Amino acid sequence: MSSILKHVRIGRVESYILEKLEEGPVHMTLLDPESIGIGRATRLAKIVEEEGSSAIMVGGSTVSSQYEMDEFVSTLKKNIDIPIIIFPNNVQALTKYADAVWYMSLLNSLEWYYIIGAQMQAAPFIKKYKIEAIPLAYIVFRGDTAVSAIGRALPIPDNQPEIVVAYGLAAQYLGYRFLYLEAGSGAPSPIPSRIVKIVKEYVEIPVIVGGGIRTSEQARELVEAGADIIVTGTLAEEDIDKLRRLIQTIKNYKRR
Ligand code: 1GP
Repeated sequence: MSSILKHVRIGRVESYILEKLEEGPVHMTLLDPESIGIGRATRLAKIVEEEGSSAIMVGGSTVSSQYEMDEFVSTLKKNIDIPIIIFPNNVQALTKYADAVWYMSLLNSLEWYYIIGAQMQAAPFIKKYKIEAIPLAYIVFRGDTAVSAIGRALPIPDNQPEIVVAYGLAAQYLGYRFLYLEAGSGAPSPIPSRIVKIVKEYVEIPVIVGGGIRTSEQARELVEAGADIIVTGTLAEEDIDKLRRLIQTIKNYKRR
């Protein structure tokens, strides 16, 4: 590659994710330091690692203390081998102990801050601590979730796939390397699989789906529709056996 393009590098964690995606769909587990203590989080992280979840994402819409993030992530780091990726709600969610950060922009926010402001403020920290930044376009559905309220999203209706496709293509053309379709943590149901199917017909960057996924059947339907990465958060706290089955379903799924 030309030396002028040396900044365009795929880091260790992103390469690992891409390699996993060559084998099939991937599961990631989201742990929210605001809703779960570090002791329980560590136990859950060990279980999901053993079961085959490919990464731990740490974050939540109300994370407010960098000190707590440092403690949470550094403790997890000592106990598991799979990568820990920050899923930041804001600048204070950054911690130098993580392996990577989803460097994300909430594309359908009404607020400059969530599209580029927080990212601008976070950039010097990321440079200073050499955190791997993985460019991610984030799109929020539904209006009644914390992420939607805090991120001032103009939520995309479930019946407007062509708008999602347009956002997805824009994300791809702008150089984002992943597209996250978010129903919101704790949503009563995931985004419809038909949206994922249509997006996958047009958008080539890997598609992450999260929010409201509680059963193996829902996960199977989404990966059948083409979801590349399935994220579950609440389920780890609610029902670990159900989560084990869900991870197995994704692991055993073979693309036709
Ligand atoms: C939220 O997509 C994640 O950002 C996970 O949502 O907690 O509903 O699994 P759940």
